[in-house]
Amino acid sequence: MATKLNPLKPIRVWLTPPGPNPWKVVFLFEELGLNYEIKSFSFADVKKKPFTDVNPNGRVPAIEDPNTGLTLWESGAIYQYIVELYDTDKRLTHEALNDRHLCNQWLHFQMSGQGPYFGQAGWFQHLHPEKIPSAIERYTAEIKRVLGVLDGALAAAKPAAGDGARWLVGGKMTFADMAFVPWDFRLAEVLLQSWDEVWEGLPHARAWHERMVELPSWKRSMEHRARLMDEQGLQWNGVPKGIETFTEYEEKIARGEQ
Ligand SMILES: N[C@@H](CCC(=O)N[C@@H](CS)C(=O)NCC(=O)O)C(=O)O
Repeated sequence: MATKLNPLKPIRVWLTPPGPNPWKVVFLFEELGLNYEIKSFSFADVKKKPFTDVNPNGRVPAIEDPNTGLTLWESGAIYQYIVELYDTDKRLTHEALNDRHLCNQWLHFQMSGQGPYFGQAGWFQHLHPEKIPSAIERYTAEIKRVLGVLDGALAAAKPAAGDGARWLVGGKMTFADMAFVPWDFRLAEVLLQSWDEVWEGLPHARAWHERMVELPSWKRSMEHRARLMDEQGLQWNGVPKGIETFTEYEEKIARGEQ
C-alpha cells in the first residue's frame, strides 16, 4: 500500500553496498513504497569528498531529500524523519504517544546496543589484523545478550490477532522491528555459526526475524544489494571476486593489500 505523501522528487540515498546500515534505510523506503534513488559508491571513498560534504562523519547511509532540502545522516535519525514525514497512514508506527516512544526506545537500542556491538564483533572476527580472542568473546557474548533481550520482549508481547505474530510494540510491525533486520541478517557470518546455532534458545527472536526477511520489500532491498555488489566486483559477503575465502581476504588485509 502506497503512502499518501510519496515524495514528488526522489530522495537520494548515499550508500556503499557491503555493510548492513544502508540497507536499513532502503528496506524502509521499499516497505513504504517511496520514491528514492541510490547513489552507490566504493567503501574506499567513504571518508573522502564528495561524500564527506554530505556526511562529515564519513559513514553510510546518508540521505538528501530535495522535497524539503534536508540532508540527514545516522540511520536512526533517517528512520524517524521518513516515518514522521512520509508514513502518513502510520502503517509502520502508532498513533498513541506511549507506543510511539516505545518504538523510539527500541530504535535507540538498535542504534546503541545492536549496531555498534555487532559491528565490533564482525570487525574483530574478520577484519582486525590481529586475532584477539578476548575481544571476539566479549562482542560475541554481547550479541547473544542483545538477542536475549529481544527474545524476552517478544516472548512477553501479545500475539497479534489473526496470524499470532509477535512484534516489539503494539501488536504490529513497526519501524522499530525493521531496524534490526540488516544486522541480524548477517549473524551467521559475523559469529561464524550455523543459522541454528545463531538462534539457539531464541525462538521468538528467530521467528520474528524470519518473518521480516520474507517480506517483498526486504527481498527487493537484497536484490539491489546483489546488483550493486556485483557492479563493484564484490561477492555477497564483501570479499572481492577472485578471492576464494575470508581467510585469504584476511591475510591480504593483514599484509596491507586491501
Ligand atoms: N550509526 C551509523 C553507523 C553507520 C556505519 O557505521 N556505516 C558503515 C557501513 S555499514 C560505514 O559507513 N563505515 C565506514 C567506516 O567504518 O569508515 C548509522 O546507523 O548510520
